[in-house]
Amino acid sequence: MRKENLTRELSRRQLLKLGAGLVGVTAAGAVVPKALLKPDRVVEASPAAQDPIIGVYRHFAATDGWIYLPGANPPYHPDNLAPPGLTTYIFGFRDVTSIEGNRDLIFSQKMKCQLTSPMFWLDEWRNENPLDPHDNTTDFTLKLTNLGLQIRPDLIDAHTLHFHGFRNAIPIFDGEPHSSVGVPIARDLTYFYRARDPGTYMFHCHFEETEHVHMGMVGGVYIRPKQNFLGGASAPIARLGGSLDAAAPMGYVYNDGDGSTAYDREFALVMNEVWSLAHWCDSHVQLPEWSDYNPDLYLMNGRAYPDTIAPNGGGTDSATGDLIPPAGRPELKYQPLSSLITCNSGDRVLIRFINLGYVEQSMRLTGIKMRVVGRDATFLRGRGGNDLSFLTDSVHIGAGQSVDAIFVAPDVTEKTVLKLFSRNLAHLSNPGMPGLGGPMTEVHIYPAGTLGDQAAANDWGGA
Ligand SMILES: [Cu+2]
Repeated sequence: MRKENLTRELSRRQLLKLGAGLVGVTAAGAVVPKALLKPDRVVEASPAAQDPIIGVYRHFAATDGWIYLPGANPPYHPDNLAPPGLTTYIFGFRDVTSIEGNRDLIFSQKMKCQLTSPMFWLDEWRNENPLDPHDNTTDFTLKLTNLGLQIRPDLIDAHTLHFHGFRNAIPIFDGEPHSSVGVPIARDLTYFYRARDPGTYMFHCHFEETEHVHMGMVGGVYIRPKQNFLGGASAPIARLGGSLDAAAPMGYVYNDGDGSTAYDREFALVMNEVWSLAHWCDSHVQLPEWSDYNPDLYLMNGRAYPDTIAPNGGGTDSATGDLIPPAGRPELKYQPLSSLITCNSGDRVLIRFINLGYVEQSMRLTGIKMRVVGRDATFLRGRGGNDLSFLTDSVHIGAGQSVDAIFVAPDVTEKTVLKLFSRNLAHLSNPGMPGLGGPMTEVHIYPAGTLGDQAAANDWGGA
């Protein structure tokens, strides 16, 4: 599958590049021994011999943009440079897979990034065809295009997509640019993943990461266990794995073998913060002093309460590639993900908590205990099958950590509303505003049979 070529004489261009990094162009040829300039062999993959990629493919774009956050903290929030209705300058990602064929349309998404980033799911590699050791139906490739920053053309920053916690990363696909590569402006890089370990992960840009992570290049990524498709010793095949049995669970969080991580509905809550001074500095060509970090807005899926319970966005307009805003909330166009949790009595509801801010979070669900079944993409089961899961009404999530928690919705005869919120009450307001704000959402429980199935995670099921 590989072809070894003897190197030819160095081209003039290569020599110029090498010389510039040494002692000057004219001197390079004279002082560098020829053997150094000329490795004996290079190894390159022959394109014709490569396996075709037949797994899932997505295309993301990295750029800047504006979002809406409530409250006021003059002169930084709202930002006086923001377009009408919007308040805060961000960096972020967009999913441009639906306009993949039209590069002009993709580049028209410059300055239209979203907070938080589009989520994506991978299926654990399961070698569906045992006769084919290279079975690649569960391979995942993600092309990242850097559109550049509209407001800061002076920042010629690369971007990357770092899959935080991915166990079998190799440097070229790890998105950690100090030991590998970033994606320069107007260029693409296709990342390749073969997922082995189910769980809740996250991704972020790793270029100038203190800034780019805080500016909003953060999102959730999830590896679904092969038990969804294969079933377990006492776990039926899940609906996500193709089961048509309405009594089967939607999916499992881990390969538990006994159905203990089964869920019927799935909600992701990505937590982070906004230090409006830092965002203002980026739009005004200033540098914040990061050691003064002092966030003034605490967010859940890129929104502050009560916007957290506003509807999900309407997806992507296939003609323009633009985001469609949530119904009745045009200012939330670039914050498409709702945090409202909806369920029927008896549903097993999975919450994937992710913290991609810099502040530890402790989240409490009043009234129902949650069972924590996983942390940091690790199933809480010890040696000999010891059950290490536990019931709690509060979960602690450090920066860069994730928690998988499942609650069973209690029996109700009418719609019942519970709160899910940060236990740090100082975070639970929006700057300059009375009342509750920040990282808070609601759980709406309906009588059994009221809501339909979710079309995707965080979908309200018709509520
Ligand atoms: Cu970046």
